[in-house]
Amino acid sequence: MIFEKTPGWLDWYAVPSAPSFTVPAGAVDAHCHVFGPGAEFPFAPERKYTPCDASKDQLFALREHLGFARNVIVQATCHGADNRAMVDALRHSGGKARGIATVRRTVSDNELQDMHAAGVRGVRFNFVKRLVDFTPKEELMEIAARIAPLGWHVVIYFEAVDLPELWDFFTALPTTVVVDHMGRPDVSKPIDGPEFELFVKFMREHENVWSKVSCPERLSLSGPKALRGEPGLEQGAYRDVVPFAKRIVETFPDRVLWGTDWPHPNLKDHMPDDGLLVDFIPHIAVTAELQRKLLIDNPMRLYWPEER
Ligand code: 0GY
Repeated sequence: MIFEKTPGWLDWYAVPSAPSFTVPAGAVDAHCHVFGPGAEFPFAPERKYTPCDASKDQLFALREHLGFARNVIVQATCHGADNRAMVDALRHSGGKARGIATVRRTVSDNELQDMHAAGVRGVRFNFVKRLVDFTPKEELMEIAARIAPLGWHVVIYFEAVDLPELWDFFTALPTTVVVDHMGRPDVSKPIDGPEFELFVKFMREHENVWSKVSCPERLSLSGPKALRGEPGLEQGAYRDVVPFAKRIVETFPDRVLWGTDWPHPNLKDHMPDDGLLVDFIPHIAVTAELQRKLLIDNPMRLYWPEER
């Protein structure tokens, strides 16, 4: 099937620059997606956007180019609860990828077992209204109870303003809970203001809660201005996101993950150069020890515990 991209859709960088920052050997890109290809893995009828294709081979080529060893591939909403493209990528990864699925309450135990064998280790609950239709919380809680015995965890995606309303549900989840993109803080608000403090409290009071310190390009209002060779990120790319991500990395060093978010769905203004995104890492994890935890120790503990 041929799919028309959403008008204004920005394609991913075909030739990203080589990062200046060398990621440590064994690093994990813990948040990325595959899109189709649509001709092989059609996009879901209920999708809210139609992306460009972004195949497993293109993802694996990016992994090599950036110097990463492994990927965690998160089911994107454009595929709904049809996990075939993501699972196919896992099966062709040679054990170098794990996955996060989207499932409905109708998923069978056999389907869960098959996904586990392919490398799926969690489900994603998405509360971002522009991306998904509403799913009742009792359905999500039922799914969480079914995946918990597999040792899987729940990935949650929501906007910062919605955390108060979602708090009771999130804190009742029976598994490890991984928050996408720091709960999407509004970085024009103070870092010690009530909104971000609530997120810090969420992590402080609940030791099962982890955060991806990813997507500065999605959160930034100052934008991608830095060019390679400019002095320091203070005058550079996504500088307004740095204090938020740095605070989470330094306060919860054993519960943070990092990912590219390739192929970067739904960016309207600019498409990040993935090489520059990697150069963001040493600004938020400023020591070799923090970088090792963020890029290796934490994702390996969560996704490849048998290799630890
Ligand atoms: C992300 C962010 C977005 C989209 C999705 O599954 C998705 O469609 O996650 C977004 O539009 O903010 O993490 O990929």
